Amino acid sequence: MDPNLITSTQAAVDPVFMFIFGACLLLLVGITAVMVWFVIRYHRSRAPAPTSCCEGNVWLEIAWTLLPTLLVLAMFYYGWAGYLALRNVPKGAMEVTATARMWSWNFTYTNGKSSSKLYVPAGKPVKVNLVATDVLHGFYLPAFRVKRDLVPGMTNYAWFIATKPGSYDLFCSQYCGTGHSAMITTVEALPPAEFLAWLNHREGGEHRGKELLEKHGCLGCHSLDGSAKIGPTFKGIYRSSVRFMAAGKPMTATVDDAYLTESIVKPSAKIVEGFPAIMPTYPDLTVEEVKVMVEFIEGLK
Ligand SMILES: [Cu+2]
Repeated sequence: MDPNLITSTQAAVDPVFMFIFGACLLLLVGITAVMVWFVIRYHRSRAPAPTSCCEGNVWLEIAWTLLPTLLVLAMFYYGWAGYLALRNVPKGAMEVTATARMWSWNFTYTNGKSSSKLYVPAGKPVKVNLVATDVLHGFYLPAFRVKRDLVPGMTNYAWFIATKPGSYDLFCSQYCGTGHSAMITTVEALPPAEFLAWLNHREGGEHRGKELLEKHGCLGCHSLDGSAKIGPTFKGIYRSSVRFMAAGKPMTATVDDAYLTESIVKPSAKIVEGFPAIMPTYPDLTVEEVKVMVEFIEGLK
């Protein structure tokens, strides 16, 4: 197995897994069968006296030392070759940056487009640069046998190739806090022409508000359809009245422009009753971006 000849991450992992699994299965079944046979064959009723007066056997000892050594060396070799294939990105791979934060994924393409799902062209290798902004997360694509940690302050990467168009699960594999289970999205593998059309399409107008909420990961914790998540839903929040604690006293407020803006810029100011005070601040948001998001939320009746 030459790591340079491996064409997909599945091809790097699956044969190694089957080899190790097969060897273990063979040994388990073989050893158990021999053990059971010995118990029956050499039961005291069948063999009352010791049957062997053998002191030792050099060749037997050499064999049972050498064979398992060769077996584990083979496991190491295939595992190592597979690992190298996972770390050697094929030439011409498309680059995407995956940013993980509590508790959402964002994927940024080289032309500046970003998305909460990982869109890729089918049949082309993709190199994913892995960035964590807050705590440890895990980039996990079971279908492509890819699992790599994202560590704050450390750049990491993974690659994969979606050989067939389709939708594949993408999870966070490191427990990263209350909303860990919300860090679930998909890899959308599109036929190359469709992918290019998606990549070069820009959202404008009201779609931009939603795009910004997706891009900054807001929708990991706030739903748009009224369903409960870690934070209050955005649907119908405008003009509703909310209860929160201020200086230890319960207060109420009507959600308006100023309230929404404050809640985005200074999340800890007014924590709605029944929700944990865990929203991070977003220092890189511009005033204009906040305005677009607030207007979008106001439109959600
Ligand atoms: Cu996570």
